[in-house]
Amino acid sequence: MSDRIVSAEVLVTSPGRNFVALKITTADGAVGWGDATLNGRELAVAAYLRDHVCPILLGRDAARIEDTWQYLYRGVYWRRGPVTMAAIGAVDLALWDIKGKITGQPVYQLLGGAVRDRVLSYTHATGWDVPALADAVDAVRARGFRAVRVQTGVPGLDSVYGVTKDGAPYEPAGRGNAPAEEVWDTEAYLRHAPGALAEIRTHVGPDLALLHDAHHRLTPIQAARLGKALEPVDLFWLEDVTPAENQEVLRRVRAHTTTPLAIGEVFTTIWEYQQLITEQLIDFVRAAVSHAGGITHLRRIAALAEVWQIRLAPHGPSDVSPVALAGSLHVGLATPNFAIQEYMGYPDVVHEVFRHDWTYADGHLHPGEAPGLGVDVDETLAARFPYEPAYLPVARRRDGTLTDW
Ligand code: CS2
Ligand code: MG
Repeated sequence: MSDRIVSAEVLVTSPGRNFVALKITTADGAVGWGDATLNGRELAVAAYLRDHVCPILLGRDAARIEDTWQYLYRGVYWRRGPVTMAAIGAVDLALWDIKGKITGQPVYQLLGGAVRDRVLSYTHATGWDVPALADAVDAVRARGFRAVRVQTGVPGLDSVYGVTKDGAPYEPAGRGNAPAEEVWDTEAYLRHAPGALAEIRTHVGPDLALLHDAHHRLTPIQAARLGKALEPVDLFWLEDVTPAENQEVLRRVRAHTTTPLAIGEVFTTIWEYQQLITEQLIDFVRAAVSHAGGITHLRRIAALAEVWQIRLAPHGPSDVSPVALAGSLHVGLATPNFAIQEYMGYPDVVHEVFRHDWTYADGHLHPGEAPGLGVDVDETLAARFPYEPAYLPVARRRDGTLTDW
């Protein structure tokens, strides 16, 4: 028996949106899949993997997951950063997949077994105005969801990221050779959002968990004001209130509001979470299993968070592929301080390219019982969808200044 890695190949496919997958094969023919999708920067991770990671994986022992993680993180000198961490994440996911397949166990069993029966999930509801949003929330509830992220349009603006005019799901990245440009007005948003969300709370009653994402666009004092104004709405969380870089500013937000804060979809290492967690500046860690170095590293972040009673709530938009979602669900089923999994959903064709054992029912997800991660990629179908340039939009203030994500 040989767990030696004999090939590592990168697959880029665009069934409705771009995905980067990594396929690792061992001498014995075991195949593991990882996700390396980094929205709008897909080819950078594909090249990083192809040119610098795949060649040095050949001949390594696929069973040595932790050592390979250390080798790719500590060993390369240039640490951190989303491109590096997404590449490491893809390798890590693929190696866990292989270990599961070789041992005949779903990955959650290898992580210590289930600590819960199923994984609570939330999805998105979007409506340009409050009645449209209320209809969208009702539709999501009818699908069984007990938690929903609610985003509305802002009076006076033509478009708002994450909100569609017809209530259809949004796609974060728009196809084309350059990012779309939107006009953003924080003051108008702050005037509108608390009232709109209060109306949604009245519409749904007290039980439905409501979440809201501010997409990093506020200053600390604006964030504090918003958190305070939203306290009567009883949010499950308010997400990404301020830009990522300066985490100290969250002390000010915390001093003014008890609205729970979720942060971290753009953070990729435990070190980027260190201050957020040890100072209790957040309530939920939003790391994606793919972007934060895979299952190995996400579990480590979760363990640090557990000490401060902070819970894990992994990122799960459409740009986190079904392979990564599987990884997230195995972690979710086996990790005590896991709270909720974002499940934005995918177009039908994505489910055909990535055939998965994980299932959704009644507001919950389950990773399934297939050995490994439980996702197979239909490579023939994937090849029919070549890469197409696509970018997240950028936003400018009314005077033309580029504003934060
Ligand atoms: C969002 C995402 O799901 C979320 O919480 O913030 O839509 C995010 O903006 C995109 O996935 C970025 O790629
Ligand atoms: Mg978000």
